[in-house]
Amino acid sequence: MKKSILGLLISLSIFVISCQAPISNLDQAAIIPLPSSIQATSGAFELNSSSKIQLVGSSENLASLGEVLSSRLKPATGFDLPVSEEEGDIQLVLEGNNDSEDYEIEITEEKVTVKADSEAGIFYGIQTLLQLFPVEIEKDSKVEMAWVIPAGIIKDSPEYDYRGSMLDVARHFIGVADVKHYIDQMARLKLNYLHLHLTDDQGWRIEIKSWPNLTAIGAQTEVGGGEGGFYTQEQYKEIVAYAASNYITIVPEVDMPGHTNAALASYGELNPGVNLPDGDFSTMVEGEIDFDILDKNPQPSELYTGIEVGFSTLATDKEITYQFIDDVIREISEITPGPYFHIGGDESHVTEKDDYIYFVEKVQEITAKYGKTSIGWDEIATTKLLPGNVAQFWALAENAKLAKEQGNQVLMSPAKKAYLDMQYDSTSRLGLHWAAYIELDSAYLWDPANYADGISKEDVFGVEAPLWTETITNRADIEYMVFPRLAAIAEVAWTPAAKREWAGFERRIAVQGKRWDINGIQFYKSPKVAW
Ligand code: TNX
Repeated sequence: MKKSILGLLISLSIFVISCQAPISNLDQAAIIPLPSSIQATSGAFELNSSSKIQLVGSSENLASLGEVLSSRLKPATGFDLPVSEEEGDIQLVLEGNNDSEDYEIEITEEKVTVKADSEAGIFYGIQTLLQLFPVEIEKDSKVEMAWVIPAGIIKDSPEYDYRGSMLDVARHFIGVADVKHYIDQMARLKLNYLHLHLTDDQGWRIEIKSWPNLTAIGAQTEVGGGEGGFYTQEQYKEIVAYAASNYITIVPEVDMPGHTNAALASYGELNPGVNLPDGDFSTMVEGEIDFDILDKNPQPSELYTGIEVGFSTLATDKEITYQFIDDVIREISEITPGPYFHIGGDESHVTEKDDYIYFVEKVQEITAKYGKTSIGWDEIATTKLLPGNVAQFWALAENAKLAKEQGNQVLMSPAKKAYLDMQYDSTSRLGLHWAAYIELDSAYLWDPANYADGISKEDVFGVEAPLWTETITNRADIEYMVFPRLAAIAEVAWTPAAKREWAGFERRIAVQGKRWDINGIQFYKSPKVAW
């Protein structure tokens, strides 16, 4: 004990001359999202070269969780922390095996204990524990310093079970490596659902074996005319597995009946209506063209690389359309272990209202047939929702209310708060601003349970921050738009509104910024924060 106090004093003095002082009290920790309770006690724990990670309890992945912690601690400390069931000073204690995401961390001078009732809880405990170390823990090579964390107890429990983000991989294709990198960042913020917007007017991004033209034709371009791309089913499975190892569930979206130009360009028969051949029809008399044949065999539409919305629709009255949707939902569901399938349903401006209702109700039946719960943009609440299906609020509170009146819940993604493609201000180099300019404080200061008129806590399924990619083409663009706002949304989703306050977030996000700097994340240095 004496030795460790001496060690602590020596290391503290090294700190003063070399780098940032470690925090001396757990209250000063910069944990994002903010935990439910932090109770500081006196003293500190110091990680050292003979520290060991001890697994208590058993489950399929407890050892991998130990390895996650060991490998995250290794580069900066240089310590090779063994993971085993032997007595150790960092204990991962799996007490049950249920779906609670809660965890508890106890830090004494002798040891650190992370306890939870599920692997996910242990995983979140590990994320928090890593944020207790000095920011240098993020470095990828050895730093000579004391790895000290202050003593105390943290108890934590998420406010919402669904804490998500969305990547629009359709407007600009986002490759597997960048999606994995995004997953890494989400996991650190305890986000647990990644919604992939896989199809839109400009591109179809997932291989469907029974309809090969969707990718052979529909994936060949993107906004601006670039080369596009798609995930093979093997690559999609790789993303699903990578996400799962980070306790993140993939939610695939096939947007329909609007936002379907890429599919309509791939298969002419999915188009509605009559495609008239060139010529002056005003002078033709009935009988000269066989409208029936044209109706059955409309031409494929042109590929589209602009950013208009609301001009495309699948034919809602044809057998072939539902055969197509059945195949697509079946193939994607087979490789999607998560419970949700997102059916889009937004901005179908050229679908007749009755046709839209008929279509969305039929598609919900198809997802149910393949064992999935449907999520759709808030417009789907104008149709009869199946029990348990979810409307994703983005624009219209009246749609959210329609969902509520049917006994369905609402996933909160208000465009004015949670849209990561909105510009920060008028000088932002990327992004749109049709909904709002969203500075960091605005993204942080709202309550999902008290935002849409008529919607309260029990109606809220969760929170999701979508990144639409009309203006976003690469990893640096993604990082600039997403960070720091994704951290704000993660806290909105995890931490009860009553516990959140801007001043505290501002202090903690500044520390998070140092971690991002070390990790090479090119985040937006909002003027609202003293970075
Ligand atoms: C509206 S939000 C859309 C998207 C666009 C986005 C751009 C929603 C359900 N539809 O198609 O990409 O605005 O901000």
